[in-house]
Amino acid sequence: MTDFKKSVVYQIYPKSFYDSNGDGLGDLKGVTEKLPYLQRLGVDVLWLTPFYVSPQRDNGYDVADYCQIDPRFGSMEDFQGLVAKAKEMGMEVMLDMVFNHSSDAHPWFQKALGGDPCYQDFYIFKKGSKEKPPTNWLSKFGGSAWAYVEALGAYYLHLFDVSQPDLNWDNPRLRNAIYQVVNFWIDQGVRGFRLDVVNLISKPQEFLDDPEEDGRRFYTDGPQIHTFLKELNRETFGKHPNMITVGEMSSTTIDNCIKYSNPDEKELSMVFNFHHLKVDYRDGDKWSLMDFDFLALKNILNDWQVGMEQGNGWNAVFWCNHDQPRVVSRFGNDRQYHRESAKMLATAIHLLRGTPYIYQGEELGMTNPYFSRLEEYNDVESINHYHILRKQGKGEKEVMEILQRKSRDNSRTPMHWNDGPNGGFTEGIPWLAVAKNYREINAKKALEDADSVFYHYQKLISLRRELEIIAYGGYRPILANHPEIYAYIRAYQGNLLLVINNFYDKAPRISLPQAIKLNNYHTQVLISNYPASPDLQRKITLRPYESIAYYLEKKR
Ligand code: TEU
Repeated sequence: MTDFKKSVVYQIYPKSFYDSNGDGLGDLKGVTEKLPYLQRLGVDVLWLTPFYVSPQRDNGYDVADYCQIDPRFGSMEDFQGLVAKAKEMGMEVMLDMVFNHSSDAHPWFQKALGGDPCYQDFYIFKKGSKEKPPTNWLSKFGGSAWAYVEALGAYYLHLFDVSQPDLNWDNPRLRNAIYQVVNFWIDQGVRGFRLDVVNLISKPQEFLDDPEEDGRRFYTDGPQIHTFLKELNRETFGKHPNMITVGEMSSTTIDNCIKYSNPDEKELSMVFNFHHLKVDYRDGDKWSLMDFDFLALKNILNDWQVGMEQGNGWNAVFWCNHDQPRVVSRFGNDRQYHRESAKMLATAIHLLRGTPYIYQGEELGMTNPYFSRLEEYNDVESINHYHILRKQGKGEKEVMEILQRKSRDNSRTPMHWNDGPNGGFTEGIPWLAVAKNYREINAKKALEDADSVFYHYQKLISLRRELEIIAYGGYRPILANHPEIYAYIRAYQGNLLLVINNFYDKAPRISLPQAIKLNNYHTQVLISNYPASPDLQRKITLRPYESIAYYLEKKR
């Protein structure tokens, strides 16, 4: 596999990607059928979200058997076929490993409930009375993080849904069982792993009430986390060359992320953090309505770019995944400037220092679906919060508007392949409604239009492969206080890459810092989102959502 710094990862949510058998659910054969499309886009690695045996309370992040494929997604043979075909076409497969918790349907948990002390120690049980949970911690999906089991007179911890009991990583037997799972998938030809909320796996020795928050201070980047990750690395993917690993880090810090991803530490290749995606949370509350805070967004991106570079860490860079609303509806303009803003957002992320991740449909500029009825939603987090918000006294209309902007289902609607029924996703009834704009926004149309968002992504992917400055250059913010422009410089071996992105529909005139000595370089427009973007000058006027990347090659 190519160097992960030069690679681009494409995230597939199999349930919504392509349905090959008409049952309304996407499947593994569907992914295999669409490999030529992904090859055409040019991505290197395919991250597949969970397709293991699961009751699907949390769409597969509730795993009941880590080494078996849920029949609704296909068979082990289908998976092997997918891996082989992908490799043939120059792509590797990355799997999603959910090891903070299992499903309550997992045999381990079932044995624990049955009273087996050995398996009870695979989870976090605490004795207690029905009236008072061990701590006041809250589940990330709403409500208490503890569930009472009458028969055992004990509570178990679940940081997510009640059907997702947390695993006890302090137990070496549990850790070993997990390493066997990872090695099993390596033997199947998997070359990458995405580790779900992996910075939450180390819980404290003592369980105390949190006086201010939901308890996260006690288990986020917890006491043994670096020890556990080093051991996981040593026992599994660290034994193989060219593995690519990414940890999903919830509410983390730059210092911890440097440790997670600095190669000397032998933990992971890179990390996701989410701070830049909380800039539209009012006082930290996701379930609120607020225009995004552009300066906060820039400050966070700048801090993480600079901080991780200083510590020789490595970021996964991204706007979208299966938990986030569609970026063009969120930080762009999904009506008047759909194409321009989708391309601008792509450039802003892809030219950063870090490995870019594209979430299915992002390369088409897919938007939020703007569902108007609760019945259209499927996501457990959204439905729980609907009820919480209604109980707080918010009106139906306001709550529906919050879901339209915040629900995880915004990104989970089926992929648009063409302008036929259900966007060509299925010949049956899709498990989640298709967004209504599939006739305008779909893969077929994009492939026929040389100016589409798709080809912009394709170009960004190939530029990363061609120009070392994108993969290896240093990062410096410029115009840091500008209220509409996000701009930065990448620097490598005397050359520069200057990236300017207008996040609004205004036309600001900017002036480049004097420190950039334009006369010392041959300059060219590398990529932009308007038919003709101006040559590089000291002063530039940008058009709405215009994005221009200039390559400045040192005169020798
Ligand atoms: O997500 C972790 C996570 O922190 C988000 O679910 C987050 O809590 C939510 O989006 C905030 O509103 C991972 C998976 O990506 C997600 O799909 C799973 O539901 C979750 O872990 C539990 O496995």
